Amino acid sequence: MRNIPAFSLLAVLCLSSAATAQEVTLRGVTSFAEKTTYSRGFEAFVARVNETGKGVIKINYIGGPKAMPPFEVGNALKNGVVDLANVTGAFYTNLMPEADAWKLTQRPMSELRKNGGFDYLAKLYAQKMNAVFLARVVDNNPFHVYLNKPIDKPDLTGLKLRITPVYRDFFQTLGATVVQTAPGEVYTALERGVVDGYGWPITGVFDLGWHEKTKYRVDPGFYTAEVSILINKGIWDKLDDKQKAVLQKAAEEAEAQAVPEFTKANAADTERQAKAGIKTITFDAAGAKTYYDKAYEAGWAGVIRQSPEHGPKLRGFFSKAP
Ligand code: 173
Repeated sequence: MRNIPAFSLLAVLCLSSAATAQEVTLRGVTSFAEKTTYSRGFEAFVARVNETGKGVIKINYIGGPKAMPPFEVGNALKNGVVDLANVTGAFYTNLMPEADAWKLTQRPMSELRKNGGFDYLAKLYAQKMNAVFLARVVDNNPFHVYLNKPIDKPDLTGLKLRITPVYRDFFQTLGATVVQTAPGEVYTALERGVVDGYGWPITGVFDLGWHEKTKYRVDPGFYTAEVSILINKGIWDKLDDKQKAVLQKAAEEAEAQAVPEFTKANAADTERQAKAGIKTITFDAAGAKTYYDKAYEAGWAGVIRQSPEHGPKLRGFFSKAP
């Protein structure tokens, strides 16, 4: 008699642990400040997974640069310190220089997923990053030069600019001196006059208050920003089909939203910058073309220099048909 309740209790414990063992919890980080432009797509993805994956899969959102420096996110993902990351290729060029080539895409992701370009990079993600690429959540979002000293031609000689690997080759080609910082250090660098300007996309200047310290934006924009959701491959391979399906569905939705979302955001922030008193610097048609073409020439030269094996292949997949 006395054994029966103990046995039942054991059975209940076993059953409940079998049930909970099915729900897996992933740790996710973002390399941009929480609730700002470049984390928003990821945050929507997390909310969707946590809603649609109830009892199957859950994301524990650890946070942004306060939790982990942006340039360390790639390594943390590769080594399984975190399971999921929202990060741009420029932040992990130490592990995979080819990832910085995403900025040079002139075709939509839907096309790259069919033309072999995505699959080519997916292999490199597996080899070099121990990662699976789930979704590009930022696209159709050009970069610009922002300045506190005016220029009247496509020449940055004598200017010291804040960069990440995204802008290095282009800005140096135009004669600038460059200093790399994480986004979190830009405001102070501007405030102290350590830099005369910075590279950044058309959106997000207001997120960390940079409009207060920015006089000019140079047009046209160039390239297109990329921020993507990656998952550690060891973790991915251990998920069952149901768990993978929740992530894949949320990833598909997130990637499909990137272009329309940024089309709207680009227009809104362009207007907001003008209202905030940021003046635009433009060149004549010939100057603008030189500037834009040099951006792509310098960008591809940089990718190919760092990856002579894969760079030229990526150029073939990513560039628009001539
Ligand atoms: O300027 C940056 O920090 C950078 O490289 C980047 C990339 C994608 C989106 C926003 C910024």
